[in-house]
Order: sequence, then C-alpha cells, then structure tokens
Amino acid sequence: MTSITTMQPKGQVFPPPTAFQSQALIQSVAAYEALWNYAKDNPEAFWGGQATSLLTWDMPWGVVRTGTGMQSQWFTGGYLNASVNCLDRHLETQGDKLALIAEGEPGEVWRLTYRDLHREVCKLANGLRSLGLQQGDVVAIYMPMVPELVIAVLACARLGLMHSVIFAGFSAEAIRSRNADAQAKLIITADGLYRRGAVIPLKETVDHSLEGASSVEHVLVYQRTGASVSMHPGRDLWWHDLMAMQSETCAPVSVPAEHPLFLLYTSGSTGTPKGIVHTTAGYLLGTALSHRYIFDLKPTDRYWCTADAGWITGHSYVIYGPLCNGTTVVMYEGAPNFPDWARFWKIIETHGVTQFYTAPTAIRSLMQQGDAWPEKHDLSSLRLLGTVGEPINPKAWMWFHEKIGKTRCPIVDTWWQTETGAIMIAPLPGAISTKPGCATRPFFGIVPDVVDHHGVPVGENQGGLLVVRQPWPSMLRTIHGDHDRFLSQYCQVVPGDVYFTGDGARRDADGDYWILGRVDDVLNVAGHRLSTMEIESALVSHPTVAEAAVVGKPDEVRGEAICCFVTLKATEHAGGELKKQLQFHVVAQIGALARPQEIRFVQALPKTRSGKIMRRLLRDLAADRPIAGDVSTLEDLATLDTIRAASTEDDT
Ligand code: 7RM
Repeated sequence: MTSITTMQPKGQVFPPPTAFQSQALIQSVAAYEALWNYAKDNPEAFWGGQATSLLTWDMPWGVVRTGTGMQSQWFTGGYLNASVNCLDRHLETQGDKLALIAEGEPGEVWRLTYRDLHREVCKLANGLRSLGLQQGDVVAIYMPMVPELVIAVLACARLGLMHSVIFAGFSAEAIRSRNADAQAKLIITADGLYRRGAVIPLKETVDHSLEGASSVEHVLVYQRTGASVSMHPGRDLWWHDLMAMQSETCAPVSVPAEHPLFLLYTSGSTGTPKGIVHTTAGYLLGTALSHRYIFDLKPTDRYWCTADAGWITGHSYVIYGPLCNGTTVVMYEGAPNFPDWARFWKIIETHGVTQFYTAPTAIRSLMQQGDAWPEKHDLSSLRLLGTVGEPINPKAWMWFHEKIGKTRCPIVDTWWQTETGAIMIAPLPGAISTKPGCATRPFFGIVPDVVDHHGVPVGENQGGLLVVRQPWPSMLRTIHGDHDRFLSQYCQVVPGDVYFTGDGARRDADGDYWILGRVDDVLNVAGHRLSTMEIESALVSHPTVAEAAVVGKPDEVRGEAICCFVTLKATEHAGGELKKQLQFHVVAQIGALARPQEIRFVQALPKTRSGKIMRRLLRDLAADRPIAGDVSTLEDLATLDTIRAASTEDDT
C-alpha cells in the first residue's frame, strides 16, 4: 500500500506565451520560487504582509498565527467584515466600475456597479436584521445564479450571519438534512429558475423541505420567473416587499478574524454530508491572493467563472476572491447548451471575457459538440483559461488550448478542495510551464508533499498520498458539529501533523504535481495500485469515446478487476468489436497491467451537480451490490437505473 503505479507519458510542455509573460504579475520561475521559498520559510511574515496589503481591517490583529499545526487560528485580535472588503472599500476608488455582468438564461443582462451592489446588499442586510437575525445565525440560500444570490451571500456576511448555500438542483430531502444540521433560521430562495428553457421550481421544493419540524422560521422568496407559488402566511415573505422598506445604508458588523463566514455542505463518501466551516479573514485572504496571482488580474479584466455558487468554486472564485479584488465578474444563470451549444462562446464575445474558468466535464461536453460552435464567435478577448474540479485529460486540455485559447492563452489547471478554501496547486500563468493534465506547482504559502501511509515521502515520479505540511489561513477549521470527524479525516490519517487531502499524486523531476484522483478511487490489480484517472484518460483519448469512469470490481485472482463504464460519441455504435479495440487501446497506452476486464457502454455517467463522477456508486453497481451511502449529491438519480439496465443486458 505504499505507492501508486503511474504511467509517465512523455507529454508536451508549454512555456508561458511570451506576450502573456511580459505583462504578467509574476514573470519567471525564479520570481515564483523566490516568493514561494520565502513564504515557506517565513509563513507568518508572508501571510501577515499579505493580510495587511490585501484586506481592510477594522482593528489590526495581534498575532498572525496561534494554536498548533492544522488546528491553527489566524490573525487573532483582528476585526473585519467580509462585505466591507468586497464592496465598501471599492466605493471611493471605483464605485462606478461594474462588479457584476449577469446573464439570465432567457437572455436578459443585469449590470451592477460596485455602488449598486453595495446598495442592494445594505438593503437586504437591513431586511434580514428586521427579521430578527443576529450574528452567528445560519441562513440557507437556495437560489438561481442571478445577482440576488450574490446579494444574499454578502448581506449575510455584512451582519456576521453564516450562509449555507445549497445548490439549486438539490432535492427537498437534501435541503432538509442540511438545514437540520446547520439549524438554519431563514432560507432565501426564488420562485424558480430557468434551465434549458424550462422553469424549474425552487420555492415548491423548499416548501417540501419544511414539512414536519424545522428550525427555519422564515422563507424569503425572490421573484425570478413569475411562476405561481404558495406563500405560507407569517412564514413566507417576498424579496421585493422586504427590500422596498429598507434604507440604502447599513452599518456592517465587525467580526473577529476567526468568526465563521459560512458553512458549505459537501458529500462524504459514507454517511451524511459534512458542513465545512470557513472563517472570515483567513478565507478572504486565501481567495483574494490566489485569485489575483493565478488569474493574473488586471483592473480592466472581465473575469468569468462558470461554477455555480452552490459549490466552493462559486464561493471563492465567483464571489469572495474576485469582489475582494475589485474585479468585474461575469455570471450566467443557465445551461451551456441553451439555446444551442454556442452559448458560452457567445457570452465570451458579448461581454469581452478575458479569463474563462470552467470544469473539465464542461470542456469535454463542449468539445464533443464539434468545433463549429466556438468558430462562430470572436474569442479574441480571452487571455487566460482555467480548469477545476477533476484531473483534465490531455485530449480535452489540447482542445481547450487550441480551439478556445487559440494557443495564445495559458491554461491554469487549479487543484484545490472545498476544505482548502482556495487554490493550492496551479501554474502561475506568466511563470510556470504547463503540461496537459498537470496542476504543476504549489501556490505561495502552500507546502504539499507526496508520502506513503507512514508519512514518509515517496520518490520522484512515485505515486502516493497528497498531503500539506504547513497550515494555511484559508483551510477549513472544522466540520460543523463534528470536530472529531475533522480530526480523523484530515489530520490523523497520515502520521505527523499534516493535512491529508484524500487525493493521490506524484511529483515529477521538475517539481510539478500530477493529481491522480481520490485515493478511494485507486485500484489494486494483482498487487499494483493503479489510478483510475489514468485509465480513464487513456479511454477518452480513443476517438469513439466521450467519457469514461473506471472502477474496481472484486476479483478472486487479481484482487480487483478493471471495470470501465464508457459513454460514446453520438455517432458511434457500441459492440463487441469496439470493446476489443478499447481494451487494446488501453494496453497500448498504459500497459498490459491496465487491460480492462470489463467494458460497459452506458448512456450517461452518474455525476455530482458539480460534474464529478461518483465512482463509489459505480463500484457498487460493478460488484452487483446495493448502492450504499449518501446519494443526495447525485445530479440525476435515473442515471443509475439506466446503467443498471444496460449492465444486465450487456454483460460479457
Ligand atoms: C474545487 C473543488 C475536491 C476534489 C479534489 C480532487 C478533485 C479538484 C482538481 C482535482 C485534479 C484538479 N472542490 N480536483 N480540482 N483533481 N485536478 N485541478 O473541486 O471539494 O468539490 O472537490 O476534486 O479530487 O480532492 S471539491
């Protein structure tokens, strides 16, 4: 169990494009390394200096870090407010700059300056105060990706309320369990949202979530679609009614640095979802600093991150990081294929998007639609591309690089987690050469390592467990209501006071980190530990394959057999001949060890709302076991039934 066998493709290396490099914030490997080494050797001086220059404090802190190791507290004694950092402090210098350019799916465009956003946030905060909410209370937010979602988040921050954003695709039961765990007092929602031209009800789902006992006292409803909803007297209020009565200024609540800013529920592999707790100062600092350098921010940028605010990327890189940096943020409510597959490219052209940050799963589905869609639009405003959420397979990376970035834009492959709050490993785009599928180097102040189960570093190019050796300000502080789970899951798996990420990785001769996916997803075939992600990448590099998910299936002889779930491109046909071709292809790419025992052609893969393949469900299916554990984060429950049906009719 010490290391993971990994293939080492002789991939291409892409140095930063010269035109990009000459205008970048960090322009050389030497400059990156000098600052990284300084931060590693002097973490408190580094983080303290950044906290002074990037954040606005009501009262300065006394000490940069107290506590020990992974249970540190940051900036003790300091007071600040997150909404002041995202809004008020920009008013004097750039109050009329656009903060948000938001497109609804039907096509309306909302433009809010920093002054506009500040006013709306103040009004809502006053409204929330009038409902009796007080510092430390939890407010659930179940909203479409429209400006009001950002307003709701920042209004909570203004009063020191913790928000708990729940992705608007989750079920009533998922809302209920999260609200029960958080003891939320208010839920902010909308009548509905637009998705692929249809109205998806939200208020109705919230109503179902509130049947029976609930901590929720009020439901605030933003009118987005005009769909009819039932309003429960005394409990439910309209957003526009509440806002109409409010003053346009609102004194912010100054909170201690370590005051919790929000809860965000993320699915555990077993049991109930975990409420990840982030604090105010450390989180803001981590998101603002990483956003500035990794996206190489310029004052004129129009930055677009496609993530929904229901997951951490939306919190850190749609809302807090960019607004703290005074960026113009583009946001979009709807589906990438509405009214057609050119929608994203059209948004980039219309709003002059300069940085485009999205997920590999989105890139793969856009790629599958062919090059004609991006070719219809002028993408010349783009200067940087980014990916997050999963390892990106080299084929999708190359397509993104060539067809979207026109070889002129660096791609930042950003590795991080809900728990880390901010990007941990990613190329600084003007300094670090990129390699398709590689997250490259740690960010300033982040000290990762690759170790075995005893905590001993493994050698160069050996796959092992990815850990972080030094605490950093934006890391989670605890799991809400379950500090023991925090300790056992992150701090006690690997000996030594290190943070365990749950991911496998290897570090190559250049010091670049390659993420191998979740350690739970590693296969053990005849004593060799193989990364499912590498087999998937090999499958997807075959011209017929759209997506692939690989899991282990118990095998008496080899320990685990490799079982592949494969979706094909629309024009391709499944069959025994293609199975043989794919098996051959994987062997040619990785080696005989990785020869798939089983290939199952399916219509779709089970994914979370944020696009991650839920391999543990496929493991149960492959082993013919009932599905165990939490399925509340699954995007479409029906997918499982169709896979099950396909598997039984198609077993070889
Ligand atoms: C931001 C986010 C975290 C897990 C993480 C990894 C995987 C994320 C990358 C990646 C390879 C990447 N938060 N992951 N980014 N794997 N390369 N660039 O996704 O909490 O939802 O997920 O996602 O396994 O541990 S998350």
